[in-house]
This record gives sequence, C-alpha cells and structure tokens, in this order.
Amino acid sequence: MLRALILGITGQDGSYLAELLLAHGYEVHGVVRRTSTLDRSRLRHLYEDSTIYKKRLFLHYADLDDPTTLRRVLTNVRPREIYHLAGQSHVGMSFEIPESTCELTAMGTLRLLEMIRDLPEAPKLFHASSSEIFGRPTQSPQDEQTRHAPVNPYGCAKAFATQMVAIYRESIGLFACNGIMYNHESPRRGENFVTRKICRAAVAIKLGRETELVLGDTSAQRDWGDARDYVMGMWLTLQHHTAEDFIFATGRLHSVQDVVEQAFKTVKLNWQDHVRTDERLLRRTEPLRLVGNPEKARRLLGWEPKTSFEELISEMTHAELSALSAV
Ligand code: G4F
Repeated sequence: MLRALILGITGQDGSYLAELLLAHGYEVHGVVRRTSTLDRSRLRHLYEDSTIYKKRLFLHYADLDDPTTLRRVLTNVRPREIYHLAGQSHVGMSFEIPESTCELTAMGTLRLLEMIRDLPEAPKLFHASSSEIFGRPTQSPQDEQTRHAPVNPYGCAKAFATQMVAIYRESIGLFACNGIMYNHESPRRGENFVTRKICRAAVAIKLGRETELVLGDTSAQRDWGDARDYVMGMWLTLQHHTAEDFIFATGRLHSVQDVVEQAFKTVKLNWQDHVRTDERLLRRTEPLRLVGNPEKARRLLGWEPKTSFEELISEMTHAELSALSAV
C-alpha cells in the first residue's frame, strides 16, 4: 500500500493533494493542528465520505512545533512519502509575526529533517518552497540555480528551509526535494490572498452586499498559476528516480491590476467605480520580477501548467458567485 503523510492537509494545496493521492490509490494521513476553530472546510467532502474517512484518509493531531507528537505520528504511520506544506504562508503577515514565521517555516523544517533522518527507513520528502526565496533577483526568469535574496521574513525562513533540504539530501543522503512554487491559486485559496480577495469582492459588489474593494499595490506583478497543476508537480517530484529541486511556475507575469480587470469583467462591472488603494495595505518591501522558468520540470517530469491566467480568475470569480449566491 502506498502511504503518504501530508503536513498542512487542511490548506488549499493539502486538500487538492489529498484528492490526487487518494485517486492514485494511496492511504493518506494528514497532520492537523489543534485549534479552537476546526476549519476543515476544504476537506469536508472527504471527511464526510464514510468510504474514505478512517478507511483511506486519517487525520492526526500534531504540529511542527511539537516534535514529540510529530515523531510519534511518523513512527506510527511509517509513510513512504511526506509532503511538507505546513507553516504560516502569508508574506505580509510575516512582517508582523516574524519569530513564529521563522519558528514554524525554518526551524520546523529542520526539525522534520532531523526526525526523518532518525527513522529506520527514511521516507521521501517533498518540501513546498517558494519563489519568495528569490526576493529581488537580478536574473529573470529564475531557475533552480538562481541565488537566494529574500526581502521579507517569510522568504528568509523559506530560504533557510530550502537550503537545509538540499544539505540533508547532499550530505546525509535523504531523498528530499524542494518544489520552488510560484503563486498558485484556486477557488480554495485563503481569503486574505489577493486573487481570492479580489474575486470575492467583485462578486459581493455585484450582489449588492459590498460597495468597494480596497487594495495595496495594484502594480505588483506575480507569476500566477493553478494550484491543481502545482499539486501534480509535487507528486511528480517524488515519483522521479532521483531527488531534485524543481521550479513550478507558468513563466508569465501579470499585475494585481490584471486580476482586478479580469474579475470585474467576469461579473460585468466597471472596476473604476469600486476599486481604491490604501497605502496602509502596502508592504514594507515588495519582491520584483518573480517569474519562474519551469523548463527543468517540463523536461524531467513532463509537467505543464494547464490553466491560463484568464481562465483561472474567471473560474475563481464564478466559484464565488455560486458560493455567495447560496447564502
Ligand atoms: O496574494 P498575495 O498575498 O501573495 P504573495 O505575497 O505573493 O505570496 C503568496 O505566493 C508566494 C509565492 O508562491 C508564497 F510563497 C506565499 O506563501 C503566498 O502563497 O500578494 C500578491 C501581491 C503582493 O505583491 C501584494 O503586495 O498582491 C499585492 N497586494 C496588493 N493589494 C495585495 C493586496 N495582497 C494582499 N494579500 N492583499 C491586498 O489587499
């Protein structure tokens, strides 16, 4: 039986990855944090399916900052593959809570590597790294060799974790890989990320529930892809015969303004009537020219981003329309 453990299973990527692994016949184990709000909405359809939950999908309470419990889960589950997607993932927030961001994202990854190293049969590890490790790169597009130059606490923590994964692969011999993920979105994206915030607001304004959308820097550019394509990349990374790092990106830049125009066009509204900017939402430093070259993933894994930017933002907006119209 193929058995995988997902850290961060309740998030956007974790939920899509759980679906993908279940479809490939895996027994899937997920690590969940014990919190006062039990937000597992992205997993509800799996959770409520009695043929899946506690038969092929199992959830365990543990956390990266609770090594004893996590070690116990690893020992009991004995996964063949571990997908490490956990941690505080909001870049803006990392300026407010830099210590806990580094504790979970940087030190948490190192702790996980140490635990894996001690297991009698070390599982394969996929670590979800981020384009934020490149910060303001001099090279565009970036590839797996581009120098790390983070410009925020989140990127710095990810750079540490990424380098540690490479060190444990090269010096200890673990099958440990980084997927350097550029922005990836879907209807399951958290509401505080800009694409979801924009799509949701466009729909709320269309339905007459809100009147305006307030944003930070609308000229900021990102390489935005579809989370479902990126989750496929995670799985393909661990199926490759050698442990390697890969860039997952579309290779195309769009601005926040492009997201605004596409979302408002989808609901047939004039964005100029509703969108304003507020400098309190600007970040202390913005990364620049973060656009990835996915050539290595294309060549070695046969990976392709399948969804266009326009399709993705339209789909997200239509999903909001269905969700908000129902309440
Ligand atoms: O959607 P964002 O918050 O994503 P960001 O900062 O690029 O980070 C995401 O992608 C990274 C790369 O894959 C991940 F590592 C990270 O975990 C996360 O998933 O912001 C995108 C851009 C930024 O330039 C931000 O300044 O949108 C700009 N922006 C403008 N107004 C805004 C807003 N971002 C947010 N969240 N909210 C705004 O009102």
